Amino acid sequence: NATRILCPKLRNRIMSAREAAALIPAGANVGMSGFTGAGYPKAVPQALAEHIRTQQAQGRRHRISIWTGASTAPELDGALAEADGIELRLPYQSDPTCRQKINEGRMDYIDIHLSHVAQHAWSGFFGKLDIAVIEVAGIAEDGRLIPSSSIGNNKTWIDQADRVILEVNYGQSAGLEGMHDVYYGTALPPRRRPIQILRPEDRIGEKYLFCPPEKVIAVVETNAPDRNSRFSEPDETSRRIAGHLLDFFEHEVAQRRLPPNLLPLQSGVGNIANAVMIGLNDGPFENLTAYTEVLQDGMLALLRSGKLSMASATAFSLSPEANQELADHIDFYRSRIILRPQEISNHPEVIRRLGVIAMNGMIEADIYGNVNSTHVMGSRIMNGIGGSGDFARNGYLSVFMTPSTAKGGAISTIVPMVSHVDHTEHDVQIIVTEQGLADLRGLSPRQRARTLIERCAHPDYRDRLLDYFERACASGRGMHTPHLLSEALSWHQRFEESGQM
Ligand code: 0RQ
Repeated sequence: NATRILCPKLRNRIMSAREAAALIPAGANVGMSGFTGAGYPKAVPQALAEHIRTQQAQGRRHRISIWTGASTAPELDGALAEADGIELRLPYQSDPTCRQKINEGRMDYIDIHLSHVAQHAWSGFFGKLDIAVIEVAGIAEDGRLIPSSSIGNNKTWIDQADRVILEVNYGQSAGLEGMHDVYYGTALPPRRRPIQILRPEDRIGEKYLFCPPEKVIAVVETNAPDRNSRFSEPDETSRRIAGHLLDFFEHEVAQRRLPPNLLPLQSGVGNIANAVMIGLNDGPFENLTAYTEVLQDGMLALLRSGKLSMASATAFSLSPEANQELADHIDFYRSRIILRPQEISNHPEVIRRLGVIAMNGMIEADIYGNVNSTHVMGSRIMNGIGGSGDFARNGYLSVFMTPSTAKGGAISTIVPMVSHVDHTEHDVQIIVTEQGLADLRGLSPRQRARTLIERCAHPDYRDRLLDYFERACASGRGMHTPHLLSEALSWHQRFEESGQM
């Protein structure tokens, strides 16, 4: 296996993951690579978890704060959370152990828009970043870093950290080189300049990450795959959701509110998002583009079939099969995919300019169109807001999708009042369930309520929602957004008490 560490200075820093992990002190703020299970460090976090267990067995409390791009994998979030080694975590996560610790109050978690993370770090809102641990696909002779399967906040972590640990992963395709576009022109106000992305395919940056070799305190070699979770085959529910959305797009094209090749697509994570992509592959639209954060299997298939001409993102999130397909045809995909830092993939200015169609999952929506993406029954975090807010507020269209019920029908995902708000009624235009699609554009709150209940609520809950709404209207209180305050959250309360809304 030929070396991927061509820089002699950095070759001198090669050591084991255990030795590298020992360089991370208790209490450190550590910026790690990784976004939706791609491009995260695989060896150092696990070695650090071991180190932490040893320290704790000797009665020494050893915890660190972890900043990432987005969710990682069992080898990082899972291992460190299980060792009880995470004091604070930001931003998006989706690890079951992390989730449990956060919900038990044993780990602090800061859930912010993904486009905000880098700028908040530059401004020092989170304190000082001590160490960056970054996976790369290789190191060039002059020390330039070939990014891996995600970019996320890597540029920012490398710039901001005092010390850098690199993991060079031989398991990542060497052909990733040249796929990335790392923009070094961002600045803080008042020195900001326009970001010159006028089309999704525009390249404005560098193919490499830069890091002064003096900062690098360790280089660790690994050979391991990304998380590569499998998607389930679209079931009847996700196929129907996808169907409603595709019909809507056709209608919008006919109305000339969308061009025949639509507008750049953003698609969230999960099986429904993937089903929409699969639906697009069988649909009538050609020459599609994507300006998104995550590239799932469905988008890769759209690129392969030629329906999608190019995709801009910050990370992959692929099944093992799709990952193999990517590696086997890396030259094809390199000419059609651009991976950017997340402050650019999710930049409000660019999303607004391009007119992105934002499509994201949700936990629940209320009858007026406020959306909860993050908290079950108001208090328990699921994953985090991720990039959904960046895209929903700034997109040309903002779509939220969910099955109309959860937990075998015990929960209605359309409720009188959401138990937590991530996307306000002002940022939500289209809601889709398997029951139908509610187009809320141009409607007043009371019109929205009737439309949403009729189109999206499950029949088992529809009459009760209508009854709530009509009694709220009859209550004679404020008629702009009528509510019965004593009942607004009673559906959630009932679920907590009886297991059924
Ligand atoms: O739980 O797995 O225990 O059964 O939530 O729900 O229906 O499988 O949907 O995987 O698309 O996730 C909002 C979480 C939806 C996701 C959310 C339970 C349900 C199940 C998952 P189980 P589904 P999905 C780009 C954009 C925020 C971030 C975002 C998400 C589990 O889409 O994290 O959009 N979004 N980022 O049973 C109680 C309800 C529920 C419920 C669902 N009303 N009450 N439980 N569930 N609705 C990506 C990034 O930004 C990185």
